[in-house]
Amino acid sequence: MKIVDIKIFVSNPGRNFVTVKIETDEGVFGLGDATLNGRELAVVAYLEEHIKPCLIGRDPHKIEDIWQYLYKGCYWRRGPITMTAIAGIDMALWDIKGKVAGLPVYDLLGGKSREKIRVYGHANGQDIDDTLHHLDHLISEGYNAVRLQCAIPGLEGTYGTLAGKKDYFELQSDRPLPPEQLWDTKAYLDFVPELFKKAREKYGNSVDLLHDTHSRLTPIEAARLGKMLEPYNLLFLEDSVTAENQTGYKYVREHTTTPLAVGEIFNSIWDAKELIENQYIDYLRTAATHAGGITPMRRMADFASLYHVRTAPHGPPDISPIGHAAHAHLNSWTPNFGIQEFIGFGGEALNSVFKYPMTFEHGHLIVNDTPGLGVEFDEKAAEQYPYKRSYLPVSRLKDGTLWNW
Ligand code: CS2
Ligand code: MG
Repeated sequence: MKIVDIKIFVSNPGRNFVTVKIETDEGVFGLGDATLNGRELAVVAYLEEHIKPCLIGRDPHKIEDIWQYLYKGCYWRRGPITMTAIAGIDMALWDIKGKVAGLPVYDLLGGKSREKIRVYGHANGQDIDDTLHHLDHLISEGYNAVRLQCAIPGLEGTYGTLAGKKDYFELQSDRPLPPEQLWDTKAYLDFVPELFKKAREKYGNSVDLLHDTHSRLTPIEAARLGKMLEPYNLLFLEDSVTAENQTGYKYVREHTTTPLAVGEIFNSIWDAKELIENQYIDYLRTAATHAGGITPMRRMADFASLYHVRTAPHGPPDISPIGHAAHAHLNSWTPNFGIQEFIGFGGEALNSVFKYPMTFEHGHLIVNDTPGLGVEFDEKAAEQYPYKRSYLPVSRLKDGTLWNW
């Protein structure tokens, strides 16, 4: 079997997605997700100009060799653009292998370790009542793990909310330039414990609660937050500090028993090595789409399992249904799987372009047994939703200093 063509599609059925299609001389093709939010076309150029010419004529069954070739062979290792491009190729190759074998990817990985995949949803609100109202709604839909994010009084919108707007905080509209938001650590730390206190008063321990700090704190501030949240028994506190300096998590860890999660912007195991082997974290949130695909995710999960770290892959709306399907297959296999972030199947436009291979039932995802990754991609429908340049917001402190968004 030979690779005869690689096509890259960029569509915007609600937000931008980069889809890789690898075609073979036997008519079987594979699909991969290479979406990097806000930097989509850099990945497209990498794939078109630098990867595609090297893969035409190769045997698509040699997934490992192709992965090593793209990783080691370019000399310039790692980085989000490179690893997202490799991810798109790697997923498409697993999809091909599954289709040829007549097996879903989870079976190629070693088979199912569980029948259903536990997920957590998002309750985002303008104030505590609004957030708890959204929590009610998710519980009624069957979720029993929910991330709570709430606007901070005195700040015009923060991560997880947009002041005065009811729609989801990161939904892309046309954003010719990045929008700016204010950040104030003191206002945040003074307010957040109250949100979880009220949630526990209302629901007791009947639902698991989570929270994302989006890397806005220093280690000692994060340690204090973790301590303040201990009475409310979080499933995890996510991205409390940035992790370029992995030792930062040591200081958070040493001061609190609130479980810690990090990893959505990691693009290789090297970003997490110290965090894992020192047991500074409890959950690794790395995504297949941004870390080189299924091949390295499997290794990361095995490495994490040696240190009691569980996986909780990043599941935002800016990963395409193909990336979500890759997670569903990985999560079905991963022995040390923890939980999957899940915010629904998207709107009408998205569903006209992609068909998911899984269903949602009582707070869990159930992946079907279609061979390969199981996602259908309608190229004609995708053409109706052209790429739109779009950005995530940036944060500034009140004095104008640029901060982590
Ligand atoms: C996030 C994301 O899902 C999460 O936990 O932190 O929403 C993240 O901000 C986006 O994926 C960025 O593209
Ligand atoms: Mg996050």
